[in-house]
Amino acid sequence: MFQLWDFESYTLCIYNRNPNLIAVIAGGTGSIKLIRGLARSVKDLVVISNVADNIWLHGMYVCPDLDTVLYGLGNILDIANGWGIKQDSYSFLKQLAILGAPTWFKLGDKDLATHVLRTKLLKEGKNLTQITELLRRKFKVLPRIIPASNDHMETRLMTNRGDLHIQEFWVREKGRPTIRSIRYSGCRNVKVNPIAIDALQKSRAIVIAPANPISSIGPMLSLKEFRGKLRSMREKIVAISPIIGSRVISGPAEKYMKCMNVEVSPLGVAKHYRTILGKFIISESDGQIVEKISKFNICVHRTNIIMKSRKEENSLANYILTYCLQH
Ligand code: FO1
Repeated sequence: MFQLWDFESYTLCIYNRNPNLIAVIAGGTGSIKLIRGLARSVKDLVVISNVADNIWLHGMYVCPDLDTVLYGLGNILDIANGWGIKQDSYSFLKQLAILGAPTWFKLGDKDLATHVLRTKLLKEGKNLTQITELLRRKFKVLPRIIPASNDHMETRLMTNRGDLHIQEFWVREKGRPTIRSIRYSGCRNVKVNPIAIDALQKSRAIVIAPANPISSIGPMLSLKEFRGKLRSMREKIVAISPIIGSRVISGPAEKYMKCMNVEVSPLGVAKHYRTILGKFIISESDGQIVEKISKFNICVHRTNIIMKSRKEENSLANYILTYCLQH
């Protein structure tokens, strides 16, 4: 029986026995649908998650992207929101409001237990990888979930309303301020998680989820060692476009991409990822840009990339496994 304090069973070299390992690089609410689809077909799946939207709130360490994967694969995700636990209540938040504390970030009562436990374990000296592993087992999730770093880093936006953490910008300010610049604070100093590097190295293929290229995938690419490792294995990397035509499938990518001078189109994403990408999956309706993307020495595949149902999640996952990872 796995106990709260049983961290020793977690080792660095677990992947040696998994020659069919598939790694997904993920972050944000845009990734979970594909991860769910892949998890239904792939036995040896590992998710490497963004950590730059992590935030300290009310003395607790909140890790939204890690939790979205944990809850999504644990079948307790609030699907309508894309974050938090389904059918959660908000007594804690209501009481905070009575006490005059800020309540712009909606922490549900059940969700709160995750943050309380995580923070307690962090304070006892456990790292984010160990804690995520513990939570994964408690939520009975099969794929391993690896934070890109155990250290704190954060995406920050310089705006007309000051220097904001990405959660302050998106949730508290509702994405309204004008963005002047975006930076990944801490990216030069944090240590890349060696278990993430190990997983990338040992995986048969690496899938970049259809996530926000700036706020979800961007923080991981800002880490020199992570980016360098991906560059050295680009032929086994496939990304799924988070954009169809000039329309972002979900979330605030458009504003962030414009700020970083990345064209809001699959071509813009391909150009942005060109040094790390072997294959790129775009919508079947984006045929006119195939040739342009191919000039970056990227092999382009076209299929339906919208996932509105479990069936579509499975279809895209199977397309990736059948047509992109076998050839
Ligand atoms: N997103 C919101 O738009 N509003 C919220 O109040 C909110 C609360 C929240 C609580 C826990 C959690 O894990 C995620 C939460 N999110 C909320 C989502 C979060 O801001 C984003 O999904 C990610 O940071 C995107 O990477």
